[in-house]
Amino acid sequence: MELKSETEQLEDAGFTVIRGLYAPEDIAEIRELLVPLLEEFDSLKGRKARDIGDTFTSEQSDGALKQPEIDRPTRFLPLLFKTSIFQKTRKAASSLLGSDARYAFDHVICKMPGSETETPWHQDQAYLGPNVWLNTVNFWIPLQDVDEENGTLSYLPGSHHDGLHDHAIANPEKPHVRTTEGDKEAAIPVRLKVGDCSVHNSLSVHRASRNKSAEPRYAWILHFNRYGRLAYFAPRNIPGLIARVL
Ligand SMILES: O=C(O)CCC(=O)C(=O)O
Repeated sequence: MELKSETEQLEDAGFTVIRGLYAPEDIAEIRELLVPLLEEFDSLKGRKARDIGDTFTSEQSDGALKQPEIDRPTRFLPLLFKTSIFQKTRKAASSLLGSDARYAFDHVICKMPGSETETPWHQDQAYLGPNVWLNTVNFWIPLQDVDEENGTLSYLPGSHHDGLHDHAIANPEKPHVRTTEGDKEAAIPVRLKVGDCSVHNSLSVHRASRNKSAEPRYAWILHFNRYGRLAYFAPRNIPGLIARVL
């Protein structure tokens, strides 16, 4: 698989779109695994599975799910590693990285119908902070068509050239972070059909809009890099990892 123009776009703009990477049956296979897992959300709830759409504290919340997210659903469903989406994504990541790609992270997010919640502008690197770098390419794989109406991503082109911005915690009870930096006027929303995906690097500033539609908006997000999760232990990351546990 050669993704020359996508590689160039990823380097220049910090994001790219790959059209028709997956067949409808690939998406159906993932839906059959991830949707039932999200339905079990209440029993998984904890540090790695949370409602990131609820902008209220637990005392104020009406209790209805708004934006359930599960970190590393592959821990609960290792079968996900065997799916054609995983295999095709790893191949595409290898082409973009120019060497064998290895799995670093995945998460699944459901924006519930009518969700009021925007995912704030952020860089994925902000979740790791300035001292731990995994150098991933991050594939955002929607499980239905997406546009501005149902919560697609928007990117600030070229924003990855400006390094890691300051981020504030969007809500003390939730993990979302938000940056105010970057030219929001330049935002480019991506409109994707089932089978397309968008790809960004960890410094690309992006956000997701609300889901105003009557259907849930699902996305599976897969991060790949050259050394997989071993990249946490790269020499440059060790001081940052030690600082986290002290
Ligand atoms: O799917 C979403 O709503 C947001 C995804 C996102 O911003 C991310 O994976 O970094």
